[in-house]
Amino acid sequence: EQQVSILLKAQSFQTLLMQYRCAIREIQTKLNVLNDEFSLRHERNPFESIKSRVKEPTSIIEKMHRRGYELSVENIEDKLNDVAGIRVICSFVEDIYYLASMLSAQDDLTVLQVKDYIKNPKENGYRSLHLIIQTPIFLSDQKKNMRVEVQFRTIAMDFWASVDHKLKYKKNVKNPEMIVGELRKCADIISSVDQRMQEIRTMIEEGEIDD
Ligand code: 0O2
Repeated sequence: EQQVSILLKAQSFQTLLMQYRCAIREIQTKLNVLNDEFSLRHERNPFESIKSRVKEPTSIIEKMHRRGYELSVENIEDKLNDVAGIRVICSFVEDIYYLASMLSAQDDLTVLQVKDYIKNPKENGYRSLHLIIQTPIFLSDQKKNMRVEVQFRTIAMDFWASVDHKLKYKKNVKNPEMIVGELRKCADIISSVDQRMQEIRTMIEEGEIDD
């Protein structure tokens, strides 16, 4: 308890959170640039919406605790990949891979890890493409590399994930196995809808007459 309250008050912790906010701005700008360019060229936006957050201090502490790491500012930066998070919601699966590959190809950042939960969904049905990106931020007296987790999802995957997230808070349900099974089935249905939507869009684009 004492350790937690010392951490929350520490200037170095507040500084770290500020640096994560800066890193989010850097990556968000890059994504917005790609969106603007794509929109002009193809007359539609590759992403529907973009959200970002710096993880709540209570969630940071809880995750450090759950993973068994000693609580310190250095350890938070070293061990956690998702203190800075950006979520990009796309209409189509193809747009996810397009944006992710355009972002990954930029030479001022490094992709540290790719978790493709679209090609390899989690056991419960969760789907998303996660990139852990390392980006430099430029402070008054130093250049510092920061890690940002970017999650790419379709609208349908995001719908599933947000419902799943809400249900996780409900404890003492009568038949948890059945609920897990039902959620899994919904995730599979959603995935096939995503595929069909993608096919419809491809059909429309292939049938388009250039003016
Ligand atoms: P919140 O509230 O979003 O911050 P790592 O971060 O690499 O050390 P981790 O945390 O297991 O390891 O990474 P993973 O599996 O890539 O998941 C990180 C994030 O993905 C989660 O963050 C969620 O945002 C999302 N996610 C992963 N699995 C699920 C799932 O089954 N359901 C839902 N709804 N979201 C999921 P946090 O920290 O759990 O939460």
